[in-house]
Amino acid sequence: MASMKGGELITEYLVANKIPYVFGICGHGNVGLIDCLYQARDRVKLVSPRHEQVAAHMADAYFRVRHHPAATLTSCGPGSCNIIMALQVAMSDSSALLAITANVPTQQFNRGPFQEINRHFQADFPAIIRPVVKRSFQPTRVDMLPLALRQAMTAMLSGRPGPVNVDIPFNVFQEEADVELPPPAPVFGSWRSGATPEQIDLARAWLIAAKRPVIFIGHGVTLSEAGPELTELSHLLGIPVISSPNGMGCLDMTDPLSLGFIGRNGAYPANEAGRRADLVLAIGARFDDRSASSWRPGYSWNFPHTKLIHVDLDSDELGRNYPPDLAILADARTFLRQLLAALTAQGAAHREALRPWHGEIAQWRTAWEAFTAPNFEVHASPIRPERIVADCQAVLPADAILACDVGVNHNWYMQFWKARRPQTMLNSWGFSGMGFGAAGVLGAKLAAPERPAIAIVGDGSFTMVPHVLCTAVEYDIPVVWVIWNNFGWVSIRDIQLGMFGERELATMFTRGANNAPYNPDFAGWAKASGVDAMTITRSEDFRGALEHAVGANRPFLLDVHVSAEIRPPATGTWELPPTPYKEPVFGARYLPGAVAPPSHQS
Ligand SMILES: Cc1ncc(C[n+]2csc(CCOP(=O)(O)OP(=O)(O)O)c2C)c(N)n1
Ligand SMILES: [Mg+2]
Repeated sequence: MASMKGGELITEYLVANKIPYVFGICGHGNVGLIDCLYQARDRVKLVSPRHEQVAAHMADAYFRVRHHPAATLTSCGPGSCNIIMALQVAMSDSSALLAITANVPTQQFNRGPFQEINRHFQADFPAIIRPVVKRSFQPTRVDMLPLALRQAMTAMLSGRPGPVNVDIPFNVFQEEADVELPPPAPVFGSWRSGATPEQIDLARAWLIAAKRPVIFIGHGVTLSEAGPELTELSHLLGIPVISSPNGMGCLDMTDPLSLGFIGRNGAYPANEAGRRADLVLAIGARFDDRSASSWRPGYSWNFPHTKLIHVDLDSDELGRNYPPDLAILADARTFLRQLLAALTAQGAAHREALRPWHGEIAQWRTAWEAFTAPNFEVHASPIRPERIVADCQAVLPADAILACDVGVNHNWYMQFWKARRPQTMLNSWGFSGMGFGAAGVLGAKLAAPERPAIAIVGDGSFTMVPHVLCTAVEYDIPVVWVIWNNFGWVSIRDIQLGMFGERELATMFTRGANNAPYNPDFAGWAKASGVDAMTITRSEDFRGALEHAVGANRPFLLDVHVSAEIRPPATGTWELPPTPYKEPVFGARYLPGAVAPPSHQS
C-alpha cells in the first residue's frame, strides 16, 4: 500500500492498461486529474480538441480501428453533458471508451455549487449519462477508486464492448489514501464464450442441408476479429456473405462470395439472396430496420419461411426482431472455429451442391452491375455521386481507413463501397450522429498513423464540428476530409420531398430573396485554420486532387461539389409508420422474369 492521490491512481491505472490517449477538455472540475496527467505526460498523452463531442468520437474511432481502448476526460456539468450524443454513437455500435467525467466536490454535494446537477439528487450527472453507457460508476472516496476503476475497465472490454463512465468528484482527484493499484483489466477479446456441441452439430447439419444459404454478418464479427474464420467458412462451403456496414471488410468485398449490404440502401444481389434464402446464419448482427427493410416480410428477409440460426454474445440481441430457429449465445470467432472444426471434410461436396444458387446470384449481380456501372463512368458538373465513390476506391489503398459521416453521402458508400479489410470502414450506424466521421477520422489516424485516414463528410455534418481543423493542426494529424458538398441536409430534404408532397422547408442552405445556394467557402475556412485545401467542381479534377491530398501527409480538406438531385437506387424498402413505405426502384418487380418469394406482400 502506498499513499496516493486519487488523480495519481487513475493516471497509473490508465498507464497500466496501456491506454495511450486521453481525449479531453479542461474545466475547473478536472484540473486535478490534468495535473497528474502532466506528471505522466511521457506515458499517456492528453489530446485536447475544441469540443467534447469530438473527444468522444475520437476515442470511439480509435477503438474501432485498434480494438484497444482510449479514454475521454471532461469537466463537471456542461463539459460532460457535451459528450452524451457521442457516447450513444459508441453505445449503439458497441464501441468501447472510458469516459472519465468530473463532478463537484463531495463536501459541497446538495448545496447547489457551481455546475452541480442536483434537482432530484446530489451530483446527479450519472442520471444523465446512464442510458448512453454500459455502466456508470461514481466513486466518492479515493479508497473506492481501485474497485471502481477495475470494474469499469472490465465492463467496457468484456462481452459486448461499450462506453463506460467513471464520474469523479473534484476532491477525489486531490485527496490521498493508502491504496493499491488494481490488476489491469483483461485484454479485449481474451474472454470468449462458445456454443455447445449440440448447437454446433445442428448448425453444421442445417448448413450442409441448405440449398440457398446466406451468412449475414455484423459488427460482432469485426469485434471478435473473426474475418479469417468467416472467409474460411464462406469459401469452404461456398456460402455468400451479406454484411452490415460495421461488418464490412471481414470478407474482402471484392470476393465473389461477398454480396454487399442489404436493405433499402443495399445492393440488389444481397436483397435478392436474403429474401430467397432457405437458411440464414446471422453472426453478430442484429437485423436493425435499415438492414431489414423495416422488417417488411419479403423485401430483404423472409422469416419465418427462411430458417434462422442467430449467433450473438448479447442475449438481448438474439431474437429481438426475428425469433431464431437456433439461437447460439457465443462469441463470433469461437463459434466459427468450432463450426470449422466440425466441418472440414464436407466442404467441396457441399460447394458443388450450391451451383444452382451461385448461378442465380450471378444473374442478380450481372443485372445490378448493368444497371449501376454506366453511372460510375460518367463525368459531369455538378459531380455525380458515383464518381466520388469510384475515385476513392481507385485511389485509396486496401488498408486505408474511411471514416464515414451521416447523410445521403453515407448511403452511397453503404451501397457501393468495397471494404477490403476489417476495421477500415467506420460508420455511425445505429445512432447516426452527425460529426462522427469528421471527428472520428482524427482518432482513427492516431490508431493507425502509417495508413491513410479519410473522412467522407456532408457539408451539413462538417459544419457541426468545423473546429476539427484546429485539432488536426495543433496535434499534426494528417487526415483528409472529403466534404460532400450538396448545399443542404439533403438526405432529410429527400424525405420531405418523398413524404410531404414536395414541401421542403429548412433543409437546403440558401441566402437572399432568391434562395441562392449558400455555404461557407470550406477551402477558405480550412486555409484560415492552417489546413491545405482545394475546391472541386468538375468530376475530372477529383481523382488527382484526392491523390495529392493523400500523398501530402498533412491535414487536407477537399470541398467537392456534388449533385443533390441524384439519389442512390433503393433496392429494398424503409418505413416510418404511419407514412406509407415505398417500393424499391431496382427490385424484383422491375426485373423481368423474377419470381416474388412466398410471403411477398407489396
Ligand atoms: C447530430 C444529428 N443531428 C441531426 C441528425 C438528423 N440528420 C440525419 S442526416 C441529416 C442531414 C445531413 O446533411 P449532410 O451532412 O450535408 O449530408 P447529406 O445528406 O446532404 O449528404 C440530418 C440533419 C443526425 N443524424 N444527427
Ligand atoms: Mg449535404
